[in-house]
Amino acid sequence: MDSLENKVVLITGASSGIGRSCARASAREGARLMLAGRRLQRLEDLAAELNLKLGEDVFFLDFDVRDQTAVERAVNGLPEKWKGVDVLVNNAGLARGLDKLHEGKLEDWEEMIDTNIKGLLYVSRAVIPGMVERGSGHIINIGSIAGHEVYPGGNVYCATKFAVDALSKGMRLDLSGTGLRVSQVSPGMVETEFSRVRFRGDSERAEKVYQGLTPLSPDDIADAVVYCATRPPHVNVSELIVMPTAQASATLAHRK
Ligand code: NDP
Ligand code: 8X3
Repeated sequence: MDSLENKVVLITGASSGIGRSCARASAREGARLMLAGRRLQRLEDLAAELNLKLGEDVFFLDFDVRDQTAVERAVNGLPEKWKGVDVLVNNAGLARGLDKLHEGKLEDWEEMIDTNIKGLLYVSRAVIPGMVERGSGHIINIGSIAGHEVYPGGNVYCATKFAVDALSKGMRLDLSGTGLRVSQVSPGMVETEFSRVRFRGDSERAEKVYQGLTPLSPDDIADAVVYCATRPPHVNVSELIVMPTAQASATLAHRK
């Protein structure tokens, strides 16, 4: 097993859910955290909870992943001691709505495509060249079971996660021979703010998603991410698909 001790781990979407759990788990492993998200106050609260010293153990990046200029400026402007990102967790993402394709809202489509595909690309394009230069680095993309199976109403969200799957594979091919690693962690249902965001604050509808079953917790996914990140350098975990026991596929969940 390798160690994350003193490694720089950049996590997008660290202000909530899976990203926040990844931050906590990486801190437990002794990593230095670069936390990205738009809600800076949440990142500050997380750093305080973890007793991290700003500039020493933690650094904040409060960009919107959809803003390519902001992403590039933030990554290129990193202070010297934060320049070498060892592990990039491309986690920021969201779903909007569950409409049939022919009834879908264009602004929902744009937001999902811009965040889940283009945002992941912008961050990757800014961070990976430095890893290639140094000859080491690990990119861990958060995909989804929705990147392997389509479910009714999932249309565009699923398409963005199929894209993450393609990009994970594409990265692995293009980085062959560089010493870099690329992993994808693809969860089934995880109880986070995901469904509340999807249904624009409709908590009742969001809660129904997880009713009658035990969903994954964000900590379960952080476990998988840390597992990928702590294998010895010659081991690349290509993908982990992690499902709740009660969920057999994207379309079949057993509810009591
Ligand atoms: P949350 O809503 O709890 O967290 C989403 C995170 O993404 C937040 O920290 C948010 O930060 C960040 N984010 C969203 N949009 C942007 C943006 N434009 N710029 C920067 N950051 C952004 O959801 P999850 O933790 O569940 O989701 C994390 C990832 O896991 C997503 O990629 C999702 O698709 C994936 N996933 C989730 C599953 C689930 O069932 N929950 C299952 C499979 C995959 P802020 O708003 O502060 O910017
Ligand atoms: C999130 C899991 O099944 O709600 O990617 O799409 S699902």
